[in-house]
Amino acid sequence: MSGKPLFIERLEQNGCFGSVVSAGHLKELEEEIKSLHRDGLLHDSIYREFADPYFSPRLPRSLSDAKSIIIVAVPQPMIRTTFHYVGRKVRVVVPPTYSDAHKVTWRARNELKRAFEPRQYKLVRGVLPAKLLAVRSGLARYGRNNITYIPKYGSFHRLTSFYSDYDSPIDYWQEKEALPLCAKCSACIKACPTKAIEKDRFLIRAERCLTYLNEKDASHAFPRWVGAEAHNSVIGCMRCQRSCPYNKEVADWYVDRGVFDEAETEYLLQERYRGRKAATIQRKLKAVGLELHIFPRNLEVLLGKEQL
Ligand code: B12
Ligand code: SF4
Ligand code: SF4
Repeated sequence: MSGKPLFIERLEQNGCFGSVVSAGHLKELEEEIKSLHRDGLLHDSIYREFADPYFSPRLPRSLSDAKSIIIVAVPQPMIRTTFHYVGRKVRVVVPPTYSDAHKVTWRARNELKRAFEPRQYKLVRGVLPAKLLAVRSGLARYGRNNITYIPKYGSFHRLTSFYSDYDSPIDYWQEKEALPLCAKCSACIKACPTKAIEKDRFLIRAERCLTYLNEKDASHAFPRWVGAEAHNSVIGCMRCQRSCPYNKEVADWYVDRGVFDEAETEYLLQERYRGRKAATIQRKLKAVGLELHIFPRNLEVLLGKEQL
């Protein structure tokens, strides 16, 4: 018998992972990110765009006397999507966590409820800096790429947090820890196509991260310094995750989902999306974790390549 609370053991039996800290640490989470910005380490654009609500978390009105914050990691694969284009089949990945966000959040909540049975606790979804919480609670560790890692599934997981009236006998709050190999490994630094990960600082230059650039509305063109060879996913980027030794077991974990025929691919490349046709293709895109607003820019740069 390990010393873990029963609900954490039960989560693990059902393929999920969790940890808990006292709700009293909320201010420290906020202050930690604010201080990075104050010290000039966190670029203004990133800070401003995500400050509200992620970097200024507040206890929810419906649970203003919350006792704890619970964080759950649910393993998730990549999605491999197929686009038919001028007689070719182009297969491209959508990184873990873009698809099934609601389904996975729902699963996290349900697994938590089951894990607490027969007790019933309130669970209110948190909007918090999830990676920092996962690492501060001991659930995960940071990689040099600033992504979090859990045993066995590496960075292939989705994090979801909940405020709760569960008064945990254990507060897992702890110092941040990096993955042991990061001290002598530089695979992600070499693999990063935009030099967002630097040797001499742990915090990445998020404003250079390809994900920051390709999640934007397609009216924002890619900066000229981003080379064509940088692109590797319909949205986001998998280079630092797939090159990491801690992802060796999962680096090729994907499920095939979503096939866009020639007409649909042509339509996505058109730039004008209106009416019923747009609504139909939007539904199809949603199933693989994509949105019309990133087209045609992201697809245009990928269609010359085969990914997996
Ligand atoms: C803003 C944001 C972005 C921005 C900025 C990313 C960033 N690194 O800050 C952009 C758009 C670039 C982005 C990209 C991605 N994101 Co994002 N993003 C977020 C968001 C909204 C907030 C993240 C945040 O708090 N940033 C602020 C910075 C300051 O925090 P941090 O990165 O944790 O920084 C810490 C470390 O640097 C550490 N640190 C600093 N020095 C040192 C020294 C030592 C020794 C140690 C140990 C640690 C350490 O401390 C810092 C905090 O104090 C969260 C959603 C949420 N609810 O949290 C999702 C989230 C973090 N993103 C997610 C994902 C999946 C991604 C991508 C992998 C998407 C993709 N490509 O497929 C990339 C990864 C890019 C990367 N290498 O980090 C997931 C994380 C999953 C995971 N396992 O980590 C989240 C949680 C969303 C979700 N619910 O799924 N993202
Ligand atoms: S690739 Fe190497 S340095 Fe980067 S996160 Fe993985 S172990 Fe750490
Ligand atoms: S997601 Fe891509 S661009 Fe961003 S840090 Fe990782 S490798 Fe670099």
